[in-house]
Amino acid sequence: LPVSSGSRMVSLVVNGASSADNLAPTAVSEQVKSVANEELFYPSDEFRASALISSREQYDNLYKRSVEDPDGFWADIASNFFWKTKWDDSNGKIHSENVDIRKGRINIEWFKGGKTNICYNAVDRHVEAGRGDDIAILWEGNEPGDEKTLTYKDLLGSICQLANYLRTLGVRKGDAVAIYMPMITDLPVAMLACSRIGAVHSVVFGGFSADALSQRITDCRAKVLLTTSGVCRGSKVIKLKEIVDEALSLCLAGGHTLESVLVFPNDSAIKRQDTPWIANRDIWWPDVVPDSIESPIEWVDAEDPLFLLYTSGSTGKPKGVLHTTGGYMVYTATTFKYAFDYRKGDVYWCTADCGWITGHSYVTYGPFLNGATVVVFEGVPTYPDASRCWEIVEKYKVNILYTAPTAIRALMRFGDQFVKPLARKSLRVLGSVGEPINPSAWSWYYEVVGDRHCPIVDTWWQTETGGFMITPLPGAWPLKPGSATLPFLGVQPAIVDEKGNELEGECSGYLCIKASWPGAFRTLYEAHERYETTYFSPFQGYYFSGDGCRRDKDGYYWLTGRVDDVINVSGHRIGTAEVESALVSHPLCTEAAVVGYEHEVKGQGIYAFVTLLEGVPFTDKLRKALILTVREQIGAFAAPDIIHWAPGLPKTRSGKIMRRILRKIASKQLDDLGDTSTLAEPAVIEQLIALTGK
Ligand code: 6R9
Repeated sequence: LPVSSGSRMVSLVVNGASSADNLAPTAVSEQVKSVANEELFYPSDEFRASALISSREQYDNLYKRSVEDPDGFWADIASNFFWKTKWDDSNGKIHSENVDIRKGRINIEWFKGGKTNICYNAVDRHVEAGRGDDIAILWEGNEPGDEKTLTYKDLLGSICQLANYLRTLGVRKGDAVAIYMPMITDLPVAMLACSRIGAVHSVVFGGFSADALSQRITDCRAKVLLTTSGVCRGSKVIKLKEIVDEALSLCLAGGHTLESVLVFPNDSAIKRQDTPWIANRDIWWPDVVPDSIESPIEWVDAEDPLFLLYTSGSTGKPKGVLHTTGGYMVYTATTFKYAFDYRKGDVYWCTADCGWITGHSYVTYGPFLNGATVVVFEGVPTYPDASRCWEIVEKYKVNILYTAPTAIRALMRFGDQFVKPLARKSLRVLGSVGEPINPSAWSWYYEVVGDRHCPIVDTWWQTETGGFMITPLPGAWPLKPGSATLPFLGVQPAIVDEKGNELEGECSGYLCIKASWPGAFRTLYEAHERYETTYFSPFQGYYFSGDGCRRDKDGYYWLTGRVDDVINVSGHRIGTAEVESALVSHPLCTEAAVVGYEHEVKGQGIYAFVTLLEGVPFTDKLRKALILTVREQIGAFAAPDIIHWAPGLPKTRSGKIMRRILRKIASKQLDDLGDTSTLAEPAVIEQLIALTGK
């Protein structure tokens, strides 16, 4: 495999059964079972009759055109958006690309020369077309009964006010603005206000710690931070402003000064007077944001940056994934429309937080570009109890629900009695994202939540891809539980072997993509070389996703989990190296190796092996201190589930940790440790096994 020698990407799943022991084990075992009795689920005649793409034949024709003539195909779609100036197609092309590292610098451009604005397309355009009174956001707070409705006109007003104020703070086109906010309506407002003025937003998920926040602010040298005093999540109060203050002092210590912090007061969580404050830097949002509702639009080039979003990779430093404007706009809107079979007037609810890519593409941009009504939920699915989601579905008559397998599994455990009493007739399409959906979660979602009448749209995609890549078009072909089915229009998946040879027909291997699509990320912020080596060098000529995949006899794709050092915990991507570096920063921890293991609810849990300073006993207090270190450096969601004290870690003679053995120990497959002949000190394994579970 032509990757750096440190890579642990060496083997893969063959026909669903793991031939190799280093593959992330997400849901694979259950998946294998379902492959044996592969059942097809067809859309109902009624669903099909009104579906936007209603047959395989219609898809096949569109798909053929999308890959044979991508310029013509995407130009037709893009002309449904507003462009202040049309893109340059003087050479008959609307895009240019090089995704083959052997031919030089990787470069992807779509609609270059075209001038547009995504906020204008997502909001103003609907208001100008007389749809200003349509509902844009149905906001549901953490406490039942706490609610707010924003029409498109209201949304526009809030965006313009904030956009104007950001301008008065000196924010200009191309400047980075950090956003650290919970799911209140002002979060999508903040994103859209940035895009309105051509500023580049960098949303940091509210669950990240002060350390992680400061790292992200410093990396993009944000001038301004938008935040909230605090938030209630279930019965917990999170004092975001305190975390912000700590993060900004870390930034300062590192030499980066942030000029202004705009704080949205969230009195239900923490009162104004109780919010820590730094004069001359902190500003209460409602006190300063003007009332005027006019705010000129900054027309930007299609290839001007829209946002940065940091994601985990296989090394410690998070990667700043950069998306640009035009291609992302066209791609998120189009994927949203067809994969969810969106109709005007539909009420749509995506449970993701705007801190992740799903919240960017499918809470904010994709739905608003389609003029949809979006439910934005501040709370958690189990508060006050496990019926909360279904109460929201009933209350707002949600038509399209988009959530993650981890949430489905968590709710499923509470039992059907929390779901069945609530009306779910409004539901038409159920979406899934974040990890492979295991068959039992699929069945529960389909049978109990959807009463067997809603297709399950299992969307495979990534922060890097901007939008859906492999997804059912629910009216066009039958589903197989656990398979994301077929590529979206314009997407050309390829499954390759270790040597990078593309495999044909039924096969298993590494999932790559040939050629670009409009929503593709263009670079890693100030790290174009890392972009090339991470994504385009492992298999030359392709974009490499980091996922393993199988294609069955019908051409359906089955994602089998990450094949690199990224684990997927409750749908959150976490680099094992990030957790390891947090653990070893503890003065008593000398070495750490982190692996994923199968977890009933989270998909994968975090299992950390640690070695300590000679003579230091592994106590419960130390275990807690190590967990706290990870919480402080990354965030609570990255805290290890299990910490296993290891007097020594299994290593090769060249000193590399043999993680595949650790994965086996973590998953208690002690009889099947694989080849241990390259171990430098075989006795280490005996010691580790003796300590299993302690
Ligand atoms: C959108 C998002 C991306 C990784 C990806 C893969 C996993 C996402 C999936 C899925 C199987 C699906 N993943 N959707 N695996 N089936 N439907 O989650 O982006 O946070 O960047 O994670 O998530 O492993 O590589 P991101």
